[in-house]
Amino acid sequence: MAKPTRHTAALLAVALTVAVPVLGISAPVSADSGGKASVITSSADFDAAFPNLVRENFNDSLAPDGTFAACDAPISSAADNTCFAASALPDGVTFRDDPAEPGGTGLVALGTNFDGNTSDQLTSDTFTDGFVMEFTTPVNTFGADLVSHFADDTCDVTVTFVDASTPLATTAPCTRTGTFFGLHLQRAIASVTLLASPTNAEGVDNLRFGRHATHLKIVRITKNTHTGTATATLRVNSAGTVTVRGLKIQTKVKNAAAPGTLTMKVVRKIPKAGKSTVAARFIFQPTIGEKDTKFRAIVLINN
Ligand SMILES: [Ca+2]
Ligand SMILES: [Ca+2]
Ligand SMILES: [Ca+2]
Repeated sequence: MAKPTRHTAALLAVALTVAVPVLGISAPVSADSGGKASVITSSADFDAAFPNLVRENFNDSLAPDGTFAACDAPISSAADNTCFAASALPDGVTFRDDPAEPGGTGLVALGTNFDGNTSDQLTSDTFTDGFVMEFTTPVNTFGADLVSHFADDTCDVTVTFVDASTPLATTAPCTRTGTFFGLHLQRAIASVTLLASPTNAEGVDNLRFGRHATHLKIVRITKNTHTGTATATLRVNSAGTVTVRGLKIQTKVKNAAAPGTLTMKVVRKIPKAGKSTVAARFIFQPTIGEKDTKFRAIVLINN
């Protein structure tokens, strides 16, 4: 890893820093940042909420244990480089240093036990530089263990958007072993830049990224003609809570501990003989993220 060769001016506008909620609580970030953002600091909560993202642990790096491999940047799945063989990295993301030096050494893959790390990681090389991930297909969700060597630090995290609107800027712990930071929002993320103190090299391990949209599907409605009720089989794509409600039906709430199917009963508030139609609204509120609502008119039959 190269020693600092020059002082890099602050790359990130501190003035842009805004308060971001923590621990998976959605809240407005700022008008400029658009909509709501969720910062998630528990990797378990993040993975439960967003189970279908691309994952990369960098453990196929070319760095031997206890040392490192340096490479020119940018690097991606597209081509061999001295940090990773072609196709070792996932499609959809490019890694580089900031500022970039064409032809220079931009990044380093760290082998296990290089500096307290228990598995391979990817960081910037020159200490004064930052570390950049550019998403080549739009994502709205990413998470990673944020890394800093040779000392634990606090990293500036700057997220830019495809629509070139005001970046979202915050700070998060970055450490030798890696500390999780996740972000989900309803906007297309173009890049994420990490910047530690000028004496540290920042980077990532256990990266996850992709597009996540909350989804509730009504699989089927089964009617019970003896009781005049119906059972809805529903499928959700993350953990959360499902509510069924409507003018003529009892409100019921059920917990979805994980992605999968669950059933909910549709029961009239006032029992009625014969056929009657009710309008049911199924609302899925995931633990993290936006809700999804589906309507269904159901003919209840009570013979
Ligand atoms: Ca550089
Ligand atoms: Ca790793
Ligand atoms: Ca740095």
